[in-house]
Amino acid sequence: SGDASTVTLLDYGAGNVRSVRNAIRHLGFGIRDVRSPEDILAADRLVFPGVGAFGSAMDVLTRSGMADALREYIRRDRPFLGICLGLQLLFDSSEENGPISGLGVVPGVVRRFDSSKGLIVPHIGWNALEITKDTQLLKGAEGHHVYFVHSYHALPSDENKEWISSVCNYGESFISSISMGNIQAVQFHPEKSGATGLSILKNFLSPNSSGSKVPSRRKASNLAKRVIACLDVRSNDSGDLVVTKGDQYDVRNLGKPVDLASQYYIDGADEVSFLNITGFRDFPLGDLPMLEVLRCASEKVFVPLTVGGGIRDFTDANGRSGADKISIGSDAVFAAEAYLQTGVKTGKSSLEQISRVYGNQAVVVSIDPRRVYVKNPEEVQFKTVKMSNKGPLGEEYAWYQCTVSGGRDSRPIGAYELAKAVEELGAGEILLNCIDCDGQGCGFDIDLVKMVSDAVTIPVIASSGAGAVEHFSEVFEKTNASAALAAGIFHRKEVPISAVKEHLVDAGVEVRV
Ligand code: 1PR
Repeated sequence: SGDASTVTLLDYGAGNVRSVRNAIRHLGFGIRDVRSPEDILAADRLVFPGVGAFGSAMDVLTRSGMADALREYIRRDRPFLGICLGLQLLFDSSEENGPISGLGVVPGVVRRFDSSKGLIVPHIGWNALEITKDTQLLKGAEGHHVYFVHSYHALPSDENKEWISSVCNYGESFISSISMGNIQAVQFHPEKSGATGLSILKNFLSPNSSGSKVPSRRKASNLAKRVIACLDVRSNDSGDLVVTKGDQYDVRNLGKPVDLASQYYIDGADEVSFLNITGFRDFPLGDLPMLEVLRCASEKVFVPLTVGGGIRDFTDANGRSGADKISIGSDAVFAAEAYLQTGVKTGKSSLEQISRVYGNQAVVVSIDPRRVYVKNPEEVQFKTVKMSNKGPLGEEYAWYQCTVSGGRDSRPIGAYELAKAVEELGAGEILLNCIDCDGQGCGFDIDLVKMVSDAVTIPVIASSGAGAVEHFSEVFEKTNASAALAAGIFHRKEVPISAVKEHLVDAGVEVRV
């Protein structure tokens, strides 16, 4: 059928496979899209990046006749690579909104991670592979960190043990990849796993080529803490988006967003976030410059990308435009306030809608609180914390008041209350800023980060105030933060990302290096 440099991609239209496309093209391969079940059977090499919920994916595949074509393609032992849900769908069934039957190629079930045991769910981030079977696909990847984002996982059992090519540990052992003959599938995202992921993808695309070995590095063991580079972006007078960085939300300009994002990727950032800080004035997903920035960034940056600023409506037409996660600030505050007042989840907020369509791992809520000192916790109805450093009038306590519109308006809700409410509304992660610390370089607000990261079971990203490598180890040692984000020190090139990573390794904190 096709030539060796073309790969067939099964995109059943449930969402974002742009990154997979970009990674395949980056490796020098062309893409042919599946339009009918026959295209599956005619493929030389098939990549199946599953997205969305298990049940809706099975529905689409069954109704279109593609489920049968897939089973037949696999029965013929034709080269196949499933990614994420593309692995899970191969199993007998999933408990996601189910049980729901899968393709039934691999015996076993797919189950949710159990957050009742204190595990942070979704499992988001860089986790190490323990290879259990020698395969071409994972050559050299033993002990490397690869990027996962999922709440459900396939369980290893006696029935499927011959299929398993690697496992990963997250609270329990789960299947991170399977391999049998030409059939391969991975739970992680090779297209988002940096150089390691690209090598794995290349091993599938050109199995006979040499020189696609994964770069060697030290052994990893568990989920790594993430270091995230943030670009605060705004439009200048001529309408171009520029990176900007300020001091307590007072901004000045710094450089071009796509160039900076690519540089951060090369420097080892585990994720890159774009926040359109003027977004509350317009709607950036309908805003072409921001879409263009994302489109270009996703061609060069093979780690997760987050976009935020001004998200208040949900428009399917724009999709995620190359973003893996969408960050919501102001609109989430209003949604949480309404929810706490009425006790009713309307399902209509941007947060709830995006969470429902793309899954909660795609929704980050950005909290922008400001410290309010109090003498006595009884003075306020919000959760206070005993401060490590007293306030200007000797106050021993503070609560953290949420703001909207880039810190312009304060709202009657605390960071603690907001975090708990948005978790219930379907947020998959919290980006926890602190206006008092933003751009100060004096370290993260440990009191705040500890309070919030102890209160929720979704990952918390500590943000605002990083000024030295020690601030990163401090926040990971003293709180339950899953990631730490910084803007200013990376923009001003005061501290390279690699120095942060090296320091964390020396401090005994597991990171991707
Ligand atoms: O409310 O949904 O439109 O979202 C607006 C988004 O833009 C929010 O995520 C909000 O945090 C952000 N934002 C709004 N105004 C500003 C501003 O600076 N004037 N940026 C702003 C806030 C916070 C972080 C910053 C960290 C780390 N920036 O993005 O990068 O504080 O900085 P540091 O490492 O230099 O200390 P919506």
